[in-house]
Amino acid sequence: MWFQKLCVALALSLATCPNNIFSLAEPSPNPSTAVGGKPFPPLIEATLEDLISGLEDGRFTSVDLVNAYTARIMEVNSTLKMVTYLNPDALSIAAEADALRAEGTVLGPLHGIPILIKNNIATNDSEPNTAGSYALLGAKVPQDSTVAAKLRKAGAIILGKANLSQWANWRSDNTSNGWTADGGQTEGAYYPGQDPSGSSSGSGVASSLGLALAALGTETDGSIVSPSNVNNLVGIKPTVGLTSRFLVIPISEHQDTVGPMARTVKDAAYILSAIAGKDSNDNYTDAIPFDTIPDYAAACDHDALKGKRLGIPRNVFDITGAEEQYGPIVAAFNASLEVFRAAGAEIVDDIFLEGYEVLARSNYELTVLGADFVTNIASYFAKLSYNPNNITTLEELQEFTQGFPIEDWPERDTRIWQRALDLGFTNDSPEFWSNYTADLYYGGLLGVTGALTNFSLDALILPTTFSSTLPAVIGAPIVTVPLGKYPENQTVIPNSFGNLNDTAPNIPFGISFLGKHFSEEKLIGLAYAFEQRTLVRNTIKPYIEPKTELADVVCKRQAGGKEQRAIRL
Ligand SMILES: *[C@@H]1O[C@H](CO)[C@@H](O)[C@H](O)[C@H]1NC(C)=O
Ligand SMILES: *[C@@H]1O[C@H](CO)[C@@H](O)[C@H](O)[C@H]1NC(C)=O
Ligand SMILES: *[C@@H]1O[C@H](CO)[C@@H](O)[C@H](O)[C@H]1NC(C)=O
Ligand SMILES: *[C@@H]1O[C@H](CO)[C@@H](O)[C@H](O)[C@H]1NC(C)=O
Ligand SMILES: *[C@@H]1O[C@H](CO)[C@@H](O)[C@H](O)[C@H]1NC(C)=O
Ligand SMILES: *[C@@H]1O[C@H](CO)[C@@H](O)[C@H](O)[C@H]1NC(C)=O
Ligand SMILES: *[C@@H]1O[C@H](CO)[C@@H](O)[C@H](O)[C@H]1NC(C)=O
Ligand SMILES: *[C@@H]1O[C@H](CO)[C@@H](O)[C@H](O)[C@H]1NC(C)=O
Ligand SMILES: *[C@@H]1O[C@H](CO)[C@@H](O)[C@H](O)[C@H]1NC(C)=O
Ligand SMILES: *[C@@H]1O[C@H](CO)[C@@H](O)[C@H](O)[C@H]1NC(C)=O
Ligand SMILES: CC(=O)N[C@H]1CO[C@H](CO)[C@@H](O)[C@@H]1O
Repeated sequence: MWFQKLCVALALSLATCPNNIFSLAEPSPNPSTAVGGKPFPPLIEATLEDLISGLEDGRFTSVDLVNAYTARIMEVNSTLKMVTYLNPDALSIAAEADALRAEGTVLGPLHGIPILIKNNIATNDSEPNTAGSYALLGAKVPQDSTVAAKLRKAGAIILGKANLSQWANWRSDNTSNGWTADGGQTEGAYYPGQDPSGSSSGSGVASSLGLALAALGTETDGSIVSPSNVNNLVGIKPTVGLTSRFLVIPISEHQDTVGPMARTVKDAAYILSAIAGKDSNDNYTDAIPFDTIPDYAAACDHDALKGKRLGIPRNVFDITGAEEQYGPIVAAFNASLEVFRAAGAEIVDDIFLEGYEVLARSNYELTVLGADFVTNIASYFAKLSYNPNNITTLEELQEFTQGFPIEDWPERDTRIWQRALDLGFTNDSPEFWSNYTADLYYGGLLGVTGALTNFSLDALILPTTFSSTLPAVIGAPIVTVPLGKYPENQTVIPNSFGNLNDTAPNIPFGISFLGKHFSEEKLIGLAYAFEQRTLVRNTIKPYIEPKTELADVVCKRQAGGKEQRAIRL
């Protein structure tokens, strides 16, 4: 053990550091090379395998990773406001991970790897769990949410809590994506004032800029795939029930799910394997059809598209009348079909999903979410071990919110909650079930699963901007991958609240793969084969980027740590 540690120290001392050590505020202009000429991976691109390799050969430690990511967060947070809280325990957890690794104990691929989580995924530590609301500032949970516990068990370091659209965008008809009372307005990094989309806004912006390896988001309808779409990311929205929602601040038990937002398909796949699994505290996970969670990273097969049949539901993205906003997206999607064909896939174009037309004119989903929320948010309040404002029901939450000035009411209304209360029924009523079964019928047999069966398809593909709703109402999975970006001459279009730019030059967009429940392994394979053939992410650059790199923190540590090490040795 001692010997191994010594080797690590010696190896580190070989790193090529500049003679005058740059401070963190004035980062090294040229991330230098380290052990044996191996470079430090630039953190905006670094994959999990890059980080594992550097941790294994001693180029850097998990403590270095936490220091580098923290410095990067602080460089851009005042502009983008994507991380609300840093975990004060992250450094000590990283030091433990380093010590374990030095002893030869590695808990899994995520061992010692910093990951951010959306601020509606509760942790039983000193971090707040607020969904962005003062109603929950100071609230405590009795234990970690299951997904947070699984991340820790896999060795990951929870680096902090990412900003979001408040209450996962389930409060107001007239708010903005990425805004919370306790975290401010998140912005995207691809255009000044970019709408980051939501509701996993901070998770998207942070993962894209390399402020952690990746982030967890949650989705009820679009909240993982949509911020992944506009932040140049891969997002996996898992089947409802593949990942536990225990102690995740809910909207709807029928639609909520937790998933990874990462820069590559493989990184997202590694994280999904770590967080998926049955949980006696969330009985939707009983539906998982396999005893062992698949090794999703192993599904990343360059040839996965060969012989596959992919359907295109054109009526779901009819852009007539909105060509200025969506034309470039559909043009890029159309052009991508050649990539699929060249990879050996068969395209079944122009499939008509009748169910989409019905759902687009209906209120079934809003009714399901409203009735679920009344029940599910009350259950969440009841689980708190400390409830700072003694709020137990949606009525009380609304009253608190309207009476607390920083919650920005009535400028941002609470009409979504009022409509849920006005339903007058909860999710065990006949009215609820008639709406929910309508969702399943139109989104399923007349929608995604019907099309997959009727046309013998492996997946449906469509632009991510239009992909979320049918899978949302039936609880089916989506994987999104970067596809392109808006051209330089794109007209800038503001968001409806008027405080952000929704559409603008350089803003990225993605392509989605839709499949049957629990078909993540197949979708990940298809997405990986597409990603590897296109590598679109690397062609899109943010307008703002943090400068701190691993070289800066490693060299600073070496310069400052010599005496300490001499004493220890
Ligand atoms: C939750 O945190 C509290 C306070 O640190 C601790 O006493 C308790 O044991 C924790 N619960 C679990 C299940 O670890
Ligand atoms: C990021 O900025 C927001 C808004 O000013 C703030 O609430 C938050 O605490 C900041 N995050 C960190 C890690 O300082
Ligand atoms: C949106 O873009 C316009 C045009 O480039 C710019 O003037 C404006 O400042 C941007 N909005 C925000 C909130 O930054
Ligand atoms: C799941 O648990 C809830 C309460 O926690 C219960 O009402 C429901 O019947 C259970 N569902 C199944 C399928 O076991
Ligand atoms: C995309 O392809 C479809 C089907 O071929 C066609 O109808 C549509 O006009 C194309 N759209 C764009 C923007 O190229
Ligand atoms: C919540 O209830 C507890 C116990 O009844 C009480 O001590 C506390 O003052 C209440 N807090 C608020 C904000 O009303
Ligand atoms: C949002 O809606 C509320 C209630 O209808 C209204 O008072 C408020 O002015 C609206 N805010 C904006 C920014 O339009
Ligand atoms: C659905 O919910 C609405 C209330 O939003 C209710 O009036 C209706 O009876 C329910 N059932 C159907 C099939 O629409
Ligand atoms: C699939 O086939 C069934 C039975 O013929 C039909 O009712 C349904 O509309 C079809 N769904 C789609 C999406 O084609
Ligand atoms: C941008 O340029 C392309 C190619 O020259 C053109 O087809 C398109 O109409 C232009 N878009 C706008 C919004 O001017
Ligand atoms: C406005 C607000 O409540 N901001 C909070 C953001 O998070 C920090 C901790 O990182 C709190 O100290 C602030 O109060």
